[in-house]
Amino acid sequence: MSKSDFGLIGLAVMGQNLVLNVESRGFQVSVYNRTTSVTDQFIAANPDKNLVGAQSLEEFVQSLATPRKIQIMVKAGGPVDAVIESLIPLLDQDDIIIDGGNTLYTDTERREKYLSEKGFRFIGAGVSGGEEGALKGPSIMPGGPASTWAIMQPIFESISAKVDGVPCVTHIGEGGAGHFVKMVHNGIEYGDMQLICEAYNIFKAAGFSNEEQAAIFADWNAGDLESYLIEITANIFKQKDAETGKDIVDLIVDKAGQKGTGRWTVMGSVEQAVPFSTIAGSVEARILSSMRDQRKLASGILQGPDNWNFDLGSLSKEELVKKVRNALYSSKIVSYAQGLDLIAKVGKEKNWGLNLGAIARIWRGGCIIRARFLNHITEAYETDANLTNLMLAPFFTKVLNSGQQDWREVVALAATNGIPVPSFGGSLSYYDAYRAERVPANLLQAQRDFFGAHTYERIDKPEGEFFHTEDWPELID
Ligand code: NBP
Repeated sequence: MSKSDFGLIGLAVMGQNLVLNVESRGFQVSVYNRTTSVTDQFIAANPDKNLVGAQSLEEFVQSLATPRKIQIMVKAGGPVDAVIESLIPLLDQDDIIIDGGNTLYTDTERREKYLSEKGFRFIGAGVSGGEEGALKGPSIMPGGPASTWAIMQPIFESISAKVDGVPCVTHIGEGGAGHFVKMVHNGIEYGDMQLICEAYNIFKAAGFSNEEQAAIFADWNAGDLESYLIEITANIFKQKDAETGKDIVDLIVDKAGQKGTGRWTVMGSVEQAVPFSTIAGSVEARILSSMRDQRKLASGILQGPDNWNFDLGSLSKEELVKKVRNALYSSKIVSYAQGLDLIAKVGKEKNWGLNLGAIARIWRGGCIIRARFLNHITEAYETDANLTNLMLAPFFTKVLNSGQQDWREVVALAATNGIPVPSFGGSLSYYDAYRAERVPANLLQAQRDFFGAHTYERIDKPEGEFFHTEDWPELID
């Protein structure tokens, strides 16, 4: 039998779909799964495909052409190490291992060092787009050495999504760059989803039916906000429950799950001192949603606004829709500005030589955050690769300047009516702080100097000169 071009370990939902995708592009693929009955079922379910099902790792490795290209699609963490350890004695020098899971980028860096010292090649590649993306064409974010990327490029480009004929894959950078960018991508996905949920919550409180909301989101999807998440949201509102005939969205418990990549991104932003209010708000919202018992208890104890019936005031429904749209669009710009800021900062520190425009370009297809909006991000970085902040690119400045008043009114309306908007509100605070010529940190520095002699700079003295006040007034006991 001829040797396979590609091998994949881990036949859960992502692995199976990726294998079918690779095979559909004309490659022979060998597969292995720890629980071998899964392999048997998969091979039996795909009798006409050019697949080789292996019962052991030895058989799997022997079935591959050299240098072997082996993608691991198992649960992130310990299982990836376990698979690598069992592969090591079976591989030849220069064979390539690709971890396509949602791995923490520091684990990828550790594994790359470990494997390269043994003479193997390793790539950490983020794969986005869930089950459907894996099957039809995902967005792929590979890191690792450029020389290994060059070997993998034909396969990755053929299986990735394409937008305007351009593959949604590029070499992100050395080391853990691919998994890092995939992690931030997931954080951005959290932010996008939360912003849509905040819009929904306001519309629901304002008495819009699900049918009306389906129409609003469909309309938004026909304009600048066109994106996969807006589109699926419109469709969700139309879905009836087969059992009861009711709208399915109203039957789903308001308790969100999470696997951790959003949290990792926020932790990364804290470590790097990058403001991250939109995505941090989305992670917090998921955590608070999961505290359902406490929320139920508190709803009978802690008071909301006096006028708890949502009051639109003099606003028409059409005006509210327009204002919420502008709040969502502006917050989304802030979310991407913060996410890209984090990517840029870590990229610089790690010397990854990242191209932010190219990164936005490969997110245009195959992944959950795919959106028309990403074209403008690519253009912004193509015009100025050293852009200080996405909000300062002329296209986005214009959107923000024209939408900021509506955004404020929506956040104020939500606060007045007791509706939590952590990501709309956090994004607006970031916007206002970022554009503020003066913030109250003068008082903060005085406090620090008072209790800790931390010193301060003065507006009437040259920058870099530090002062301490010896005689702050004593506290009276
Ligand atoms: P899971 O993350 O659910 O992992 C299940 C697979 O891991 C099975 O094949 C299982 O084998 C294997 N496995 C485990 Br668990 N422990 C193992 C071990 N010690 N040794 C060998 N194999 C082991 O699968 P998934 O949802 O397909 O995701 C795969 C990766 O892709 C994850 O990192 C995930 O975060 C990432 N990802 C998932 C999605 C998505 O939409 N699901 C999207 C993007 C990325 P078994 O059959 O023997 O138990």
